[in-house]
Amino acid sequence: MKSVLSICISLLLSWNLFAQNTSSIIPLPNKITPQKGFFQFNEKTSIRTLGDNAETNFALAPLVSKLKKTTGISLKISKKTAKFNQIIVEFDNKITNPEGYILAISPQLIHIKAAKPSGVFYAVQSILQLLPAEIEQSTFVKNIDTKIPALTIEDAPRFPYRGIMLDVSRHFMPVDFIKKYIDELASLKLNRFHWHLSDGQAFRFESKKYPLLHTAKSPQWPTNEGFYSQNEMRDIVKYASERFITIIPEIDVPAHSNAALVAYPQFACLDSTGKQLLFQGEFCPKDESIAFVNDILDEVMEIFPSKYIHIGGDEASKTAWHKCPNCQKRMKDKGLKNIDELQSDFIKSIEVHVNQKGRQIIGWDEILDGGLAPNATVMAWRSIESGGTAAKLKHQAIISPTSHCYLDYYQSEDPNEPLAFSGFINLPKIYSFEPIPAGLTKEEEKYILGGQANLWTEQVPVGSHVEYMTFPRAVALAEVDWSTKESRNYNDFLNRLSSYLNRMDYRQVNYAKHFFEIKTSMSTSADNTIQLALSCDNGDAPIYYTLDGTSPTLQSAKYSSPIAIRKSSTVKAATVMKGKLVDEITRTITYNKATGHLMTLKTAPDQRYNRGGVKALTNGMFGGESRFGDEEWLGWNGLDFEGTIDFGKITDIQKATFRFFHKPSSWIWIPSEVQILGSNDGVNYEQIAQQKVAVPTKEGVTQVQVSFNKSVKYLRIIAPSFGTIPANSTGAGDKPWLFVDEIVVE
Ligand code: TNX
Repeated sequence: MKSVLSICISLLLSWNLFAQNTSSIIPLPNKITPQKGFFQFNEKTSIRTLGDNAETNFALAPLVSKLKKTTGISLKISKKTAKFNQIIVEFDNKITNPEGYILAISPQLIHIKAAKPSGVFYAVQSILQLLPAEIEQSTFVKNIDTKIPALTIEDAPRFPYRGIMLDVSRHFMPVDFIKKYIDELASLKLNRFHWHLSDGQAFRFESKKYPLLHTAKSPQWPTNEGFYSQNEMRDIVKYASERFITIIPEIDVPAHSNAALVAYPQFACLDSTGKQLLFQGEFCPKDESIAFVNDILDEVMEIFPSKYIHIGGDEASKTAWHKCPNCQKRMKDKGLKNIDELQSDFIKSIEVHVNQKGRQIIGWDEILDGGLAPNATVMAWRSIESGGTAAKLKHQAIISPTSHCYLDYYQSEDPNEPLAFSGFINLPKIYSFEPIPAGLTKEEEKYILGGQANLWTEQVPVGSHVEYMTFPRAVALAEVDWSTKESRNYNDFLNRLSSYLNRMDYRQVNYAKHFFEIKTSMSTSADNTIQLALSCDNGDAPIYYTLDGTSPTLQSAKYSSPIAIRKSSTVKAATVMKGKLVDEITRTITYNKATGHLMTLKTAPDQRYNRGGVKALTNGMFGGESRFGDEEWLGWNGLDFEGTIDFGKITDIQKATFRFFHKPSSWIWIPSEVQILGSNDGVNYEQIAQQKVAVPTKEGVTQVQVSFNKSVKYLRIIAPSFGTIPANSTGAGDKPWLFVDEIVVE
């Protein structure tokens, strides 16, 4: 009786343990098969490695050191294979994915099979996530439970390139922080750290040959100190490689080079009067500049063993090159048809040099313009499709688009969110990222190496903020890059994430907490009543709300079905976590004559900036004052805005108010004017008003009000695109964006 009972209890316990731990591994393994019982680590547990490999120690190190630190258990290397209480590591060439592993845990043994030490390292990461979260504590933990459930995991990454980029030019990050960051990436089975070492603001790479580079102050960023010495970089390369992470260094040329050109102005373009031309901080693409860049890259290649060296290539305004007589002559001499070909020629020369050293270049997707360098890998950032274009040209591509992978964009609708670059990419959005571009053949898909998330740091001054912007979004990216496409399930991910966050808590990572943010969605009923629906990813937990502008409490109205709104109102709502209200949101609705009348648009917004759809224009809600990526702002690229409202009956109108976003630094421009037309039959329109829009001196929201007195059934609004981005502005010569959020009719 007693033994039956104890078997029952231990079975129950181990199942409970199983439910708690196996379901929580991130990124989700390809296949988990539960077994009975558990393996217990203790003082006698040993490690046996079959097939010698120097790197295996690095692969096992996290387990050995974390157990030692938190429990005092020291795992010893054994020369003999045991039948129980041992971790056996075996190299097996039948495992086809070089980073794959099979982990078989029984009550007797932990058996790891992998083709390479990296596979062993990933098996170890899975084991760590089967142990209690306290294993991540940096000090001794009393009574830590060192059981892990018996199971078999067969696992391998979907993509060979799983990366995060960190910009350390805009803000310098100290060596210790970089190491902590690398540790976090490694726990997520990410294997590439793209280190953006130079940009307009500062050059962080210590060059011995050109010592002015890393000490030069860009006039744009005078107080931002710091650089990495060659020894520090070597140390970081080693630190990363022991965690199976390759560092991809980036020296960004020919643009984003103001800092380098402040130090060595002889490589900038001059106009015909001898005055320096610096727009996006471009190098003058002459032979001397190429030799200079190649010299720097030689030093870079000495320190970074990576096969791939990133040479930038993004966002050259090319305005300087149009004005520089030297560039014009070079184009003529070399038979280059346009400025894009001039950039391409520059990149190609660098590629030849890098290839001669046995390395390959990666460039941002602008390197596609004007002809791709023969062996280059494309980093697709402007769109996922540009990666598809590269693949069709039989070039490798890494996909890191602004649509899904920009960690410098907002992750919350909260108006109090710390200033971010722009845009909006929340956790479900990055989780929905699919790195394989549409329309590729199976053969072409093989050129897609994987996905990467980028953190640009213009608005990110310190390490804790880097963590806030990176996590948990990088956790989602890690799962996208590792797990099978079929297995992806956001709710399941959120469940596993909560356990992963406990681990990050012990590692003191300052991740952002917006997973339960309440989402709003609006619809209108026939009588133009707004129906405001609230939802969140917080399981069955209730949402409380108010309509009078006060913060909701546990005594406020509990949300059950869409809230009907017929007058201007302020809605506040929050959900419950551990008995407290969290993630409060505010939505202000300005109810007016246009509210709820769907506009008919001549041209749909660009799909990248159409989150709220056409109803966002007449739902009574304004977009953010400092951010255009929310659900209210709609964006058109190079196209005019034209929308028509059908009021259903003749309606008296005195004025119409429009809001446009103006942010030349992000290529966003106000329209040149607004035109208002009216009609009573929906066929014949007469012009009611026309008003020029002056270019504002400040970036942000511009409001345009047009007064008139008319009774119409249909109102048409036209706001023509600014046309072309003017010279001396970011993106000069390109198509500007036009952003509209709300049309208020009174
Ligand atoms: C574009 S993405 C850039 C960066 C900015 C970033 C801000 C890319 C290749 N270039 O220089 O920091 O936008 O999101």
